[in-house]
Amino acid sequence: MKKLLAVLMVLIAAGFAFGAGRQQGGGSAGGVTKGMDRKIVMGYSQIGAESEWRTACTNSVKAAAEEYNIELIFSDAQQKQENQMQALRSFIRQKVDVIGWTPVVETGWDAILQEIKDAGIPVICVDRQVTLAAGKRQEDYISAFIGSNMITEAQKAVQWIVNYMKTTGNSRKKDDGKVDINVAILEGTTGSGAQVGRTEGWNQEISKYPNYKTIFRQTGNFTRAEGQQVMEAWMKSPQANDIDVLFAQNDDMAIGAIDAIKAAGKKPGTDIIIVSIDSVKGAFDAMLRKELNATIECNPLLGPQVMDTAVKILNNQPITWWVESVESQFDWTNAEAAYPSRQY
Ligand code: GZL
Repeated sequence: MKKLLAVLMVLIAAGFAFGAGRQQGGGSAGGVTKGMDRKIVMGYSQIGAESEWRTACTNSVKAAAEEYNIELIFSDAQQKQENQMQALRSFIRQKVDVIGWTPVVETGWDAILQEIKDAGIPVICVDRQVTLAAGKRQEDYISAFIGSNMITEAQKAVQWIVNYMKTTGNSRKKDDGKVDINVAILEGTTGSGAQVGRTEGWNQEISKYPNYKTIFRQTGNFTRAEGQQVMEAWMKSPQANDIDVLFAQNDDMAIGAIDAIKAAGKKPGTDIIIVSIDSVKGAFDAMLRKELNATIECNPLLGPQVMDTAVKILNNQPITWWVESVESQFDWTNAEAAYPSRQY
């Protein structure tokens, strides 16, 4: 009897020690997860907090974990791949039930994904996809992808720009199909799924319009500060006065660039037509100031879909591997009316 008691005490102590490694980031203590017969644990590796969009995405994930009563172990990688590697390995050690993950870049994940697969932990990719070594399929390592079609978003941006330059133009020219339209492009984090997809979508679509010339292209790493720095340099270059259109792969870089354009004595939204992607609140403020011309929506409110998918996977229920986000676009014709109902 004494031996049994001793063994029991050791097991309980081990249980407490094991539990203490989990941070209660979301989900109230106790109870079961919605749709489950127990409370599940999700390890979530987030990129960082580089943009308004990212913050909205994080808030959505945390709120949804609370709503589903899922214990969330949340890791912010400060946009570093090595930090995400460490977080993912810690989730394996902690034997979480499921991993949520937004990969900062598309490549370099083959080994860690094999380790996670060997550990039998399902992975849900959120917002950004991965590219594996030749012959390997994402679907064999990632249980589901939740996010936007980045290629489509950039194609929508091209169509908006081409239409606007034909009908309205900037303060110096309209697009008659013959005159050169000079474009500057602020790209997102190099090698990220968002930058790769939006660059592919832009290149595909703009190739239909041979009079569109890309005269500047550089990463602004999805941040306002870097978007401003890059634009400042372009505005000091000999070709500064040639820029007709700025395409920024997210609103934060566009907002930073707008400050640089104004500092250089030009009128953003008139002298330089500006289109970006995300549709965060800062973009609506800039559109209402007539400094940003349009923004293509990229929905960050993915939390509920992530948690619902996690429950379905753990319950062995059928899921669709990628349900594309349904998204809109906004410009001076509809921004004011849409603004009050915006959630991020
Ligand atoms: C897009 C997302 C991008 C946003 C940026 O789905 O990955 O990353 O467009 C964010 O604002 O930094």
